[in-house]
Amino acid sequence: MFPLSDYLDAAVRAAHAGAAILQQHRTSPNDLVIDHKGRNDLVSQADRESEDVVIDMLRQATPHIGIIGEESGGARGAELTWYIDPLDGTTNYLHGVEHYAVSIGLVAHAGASDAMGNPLAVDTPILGVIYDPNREEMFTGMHGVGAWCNGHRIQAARIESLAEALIAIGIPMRDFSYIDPYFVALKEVLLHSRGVRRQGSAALDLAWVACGRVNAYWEQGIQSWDVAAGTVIAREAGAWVNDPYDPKASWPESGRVLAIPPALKDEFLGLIQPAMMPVFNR
Ligand code: LIP
Repeated sequence: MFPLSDYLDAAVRAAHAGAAILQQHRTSPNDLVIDHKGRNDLVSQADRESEDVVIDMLRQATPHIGIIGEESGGARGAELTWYIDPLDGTTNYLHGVEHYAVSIGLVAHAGASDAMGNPLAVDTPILGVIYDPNREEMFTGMHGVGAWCNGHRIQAARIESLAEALIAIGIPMRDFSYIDPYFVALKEVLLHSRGVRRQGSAALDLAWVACGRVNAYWEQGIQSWDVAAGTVIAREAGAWVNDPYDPKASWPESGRVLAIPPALKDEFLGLIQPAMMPVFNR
């Protein structure tokens, strides 16, 4: 059994510290050193400095927990691992679009115990902290306990029909190998929903599902650290969150993710799977 509220405090403090660095650099964006990790995959001094601070603080507070960070790699722990995205929405950030966040998730590995002392059968995100410094919104979630925004309980919207649903999506921007089936699937989503939004931060898309601003979020081709924290927050708010192409997955570690109210899940899967399953679940 873990002292989850101590871990939550540590992650909240680290998220604030990382975000303070991001906001400092926002005042002098022209001085930022930007590197290209790959096509449309940018990293700046701001991402790196934010990650360094977050990692230092988490290491001090929780030296026994493994750490995997977007910029510095790292290693899984035996029982627990932090998944850190020090700046989720880097492209927005570098273009002056004020929609990005620090995301810190904690995953308990199979065999470890949850907050109630029950052994976990599969790897499970148990804690999530997502801080949006522009709106000053701190989203938190604890496995089996709940989800909050700035200390207020949040819940995914209770809607019964996809026709009423506003869907957050991510459009492929690095791997274009599945662009044709993707647009076949997206057409179905457009035809059966209230509309889509492409906002550029997976962490905030998941946090916004959790608080009901959007009703679902669907993306693939991203990373475990983009979704670890948001998975527990959106799940605790009542959403189904997983890899839409792998029914055996315990969380969307693959970077393929669907977050949606359970009542809408099967209908949504029926829209995207015919085109996408042959790509992702061969
Ligand atoms: C971003 C994701 C976003 C996705 C971008 C990118 P990053 O993460 O949050 O949803 O569409 O391609 O992966 O790279 O800014 O941390």
